[in-house]
Amino acid sequence: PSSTPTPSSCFLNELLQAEPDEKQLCTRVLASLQREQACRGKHDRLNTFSIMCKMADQTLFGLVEWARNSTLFKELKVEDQMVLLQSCWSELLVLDHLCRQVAYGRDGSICLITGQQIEVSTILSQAGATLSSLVSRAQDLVSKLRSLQLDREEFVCLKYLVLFNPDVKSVQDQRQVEQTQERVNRALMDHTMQTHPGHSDKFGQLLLRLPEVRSISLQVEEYLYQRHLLGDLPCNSLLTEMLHAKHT
Ligand code: DR9
Repeated sequence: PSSTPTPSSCFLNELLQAEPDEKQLCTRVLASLQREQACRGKHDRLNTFSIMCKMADQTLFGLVEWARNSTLFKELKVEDQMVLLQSCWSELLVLDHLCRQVAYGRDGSICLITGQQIEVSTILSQAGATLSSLVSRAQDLVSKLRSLQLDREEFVCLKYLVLFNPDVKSVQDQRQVEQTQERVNRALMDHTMQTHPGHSDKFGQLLLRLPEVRSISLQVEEYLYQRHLLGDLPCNSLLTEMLHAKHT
């Protein structure tokens, strides 16, 4: 007989193994924030926005590292890796944020990568229209994902589906991206059917959330770009670099 394909559950386990550890990530981000604060004098503390950007930047570093270490991603040419990451970095950030909320967020508050919980009402009272709308849209999506009982396996699959997007123009090896997308999609479907046999459309329901993730991520980019035009973004950050890659 020809070689038997790896069952989806094995494949999914491998993807899960490569997931970054949230505690380790948290420690790293805290350390980097503390280093930054220590370098500054007492009267030159970072403002909230800069701290948040720094946090997002560190999170982004972690996500890029995750992608580049993943076996599936390594199969691609470096050029293709670059265009894929440039196209989906903000979606990965949003997904990461959503998953953290599903896993650790309390009702009515937002959990940061540092473990701090911030009340949504506090944010809504301090933030401008764009950020308020972003936070509200994200919270709506969190409610939906909670009611769908999104689990870690499904989250990992969504991350890969966002990363392996065959619609990205200028990808050379489109076939390879497509095949990986199909493989992950299959694993997601098998997993939802196994864990929720009574909920026949969990798979479809999850996939239907991706356009909203995309739309929120575009709004995040717009928000950041506006702040960049105001001169508020740190100049040498990965966040700024990614933002620019799109606007060139
Ligand atoms: C986990 C992913 C990255 C982690 C870091 C960034 C997390 C961002 C997620 C949610 C936003 C939390 C915001 C906390 C706000 C703390 C208090 C507050 O409301 O500060 C207001 C300050 C300025 O607001 P503004 O820009 O609207 O200006 C107001 C104006 O001056 C008066 O009209 O807001 C901030 O400092 C927010 C900084 C946000 C940095 C954004 C990074 C985005 C990257 C990823 C986002 C992931 C998805 C978010 C979906 C909500």
